[in-house]
Amino acid sequence: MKIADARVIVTCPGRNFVTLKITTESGLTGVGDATLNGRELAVASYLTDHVCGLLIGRDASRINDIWQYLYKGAYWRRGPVTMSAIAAVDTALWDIKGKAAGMPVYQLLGGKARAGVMVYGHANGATVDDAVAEVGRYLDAGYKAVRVQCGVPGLEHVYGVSDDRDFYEPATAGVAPEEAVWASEKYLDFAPGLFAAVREAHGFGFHLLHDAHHRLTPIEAARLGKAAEPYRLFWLEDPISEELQEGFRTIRQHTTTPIAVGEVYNSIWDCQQLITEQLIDYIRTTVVHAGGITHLRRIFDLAALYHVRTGSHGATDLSPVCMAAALHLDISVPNFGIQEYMRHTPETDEVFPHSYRFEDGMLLPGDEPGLGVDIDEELAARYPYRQAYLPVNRLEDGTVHDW
Ligand code: EZ4
Ligand code: CO
Repeated sequence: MKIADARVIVTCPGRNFVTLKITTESGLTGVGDATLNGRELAVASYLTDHVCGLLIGRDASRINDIWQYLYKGAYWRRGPVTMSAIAAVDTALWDIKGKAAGMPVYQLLGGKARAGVMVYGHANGATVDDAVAEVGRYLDAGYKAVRVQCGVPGLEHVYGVSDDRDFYEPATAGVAPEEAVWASEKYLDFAPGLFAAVREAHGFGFHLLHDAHHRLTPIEAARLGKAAEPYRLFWLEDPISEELQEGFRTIRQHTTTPIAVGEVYNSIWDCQQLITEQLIDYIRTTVVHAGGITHLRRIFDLAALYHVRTGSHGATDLSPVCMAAALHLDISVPNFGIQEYMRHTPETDEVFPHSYRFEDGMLLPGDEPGLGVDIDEELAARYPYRQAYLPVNRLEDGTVHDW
């Protein structure tokens, strides 16, 4: 099972994706997602210039050894670029191992622990009425869980609210990020009314989620969590900036609204305190940004000890390759909570043919050997990379703020 080739494919079928493809001497192939939104080419270079050459001739079956070799051997540990690059190698090697064993990857991880993977969809609207109607569309489509985001009166652009109802994409093309103005007071006065309107219109028979996108201070987040209690959120996501782990204590002291965080974390050390002190309820780390299936499994296992459940990030910038890998892990771990799912555009789905499917509010991984996902390289080559970035937020006095 020697590795004969490893190469990076950058493509933009509507948005940018970076994919690593590994081929063994026996002709087995595996794919791994390496997409880091807005910093795609940094990971592509890390892989092409520093990693691909190291893989040639190595035994593809030795996933743990290769993981440690790339992580410890680099000297410079952690960080999103490094961990996304290692994730891509790890994911591709699990794909190959599955194909070599003739089994879907979830079998290698211990088999199914549940029938399917509950996902949440993204309802958003410029006004409360729009957002409430969008929640209804998701419920009609069979979703059991819906995240709701809404424009805020007095603010022109609000992150997470899009004009395109079907395919939401927060990054915009251009050489520099778009800039928007943010005011927490306006948002805090408004948000509880949004949850009330959604529950009034659609009842309590589904899970309702909301993302604060790291914008609040701990005491503001505590206030929002408390105000949201009557509407029984499944979770309040990213209430404060992710660096301040101690800050979650303040939120916890004041509210029973469950807390989710972790989409920008890339290692177990980033969330160790949050998990072991039970300051959160859901950990949102993903396959692509947290070191692949191998490392994410460690995070999930630590979380299980402390009754923290999984809730992996799954926005459009995580490619179908990441989604396939996430589903194999989600379906097998004991402490699965929920999986984020934003539909990709038809162009993206064509470039990444995959066998996972949506059924009755759940995603089901494919049953063929490996991950059940591939990249159509010829098609990918028709969509060259385009610079695109997430927006930057400023407060009303001009200060750069978390988005
Ligand atoms: O900001 O995927 O929960 N989902 C989100 C997303 C993230 C982007 C970052 O690349 O918060 O919109
Ligand atoms: Co988020």
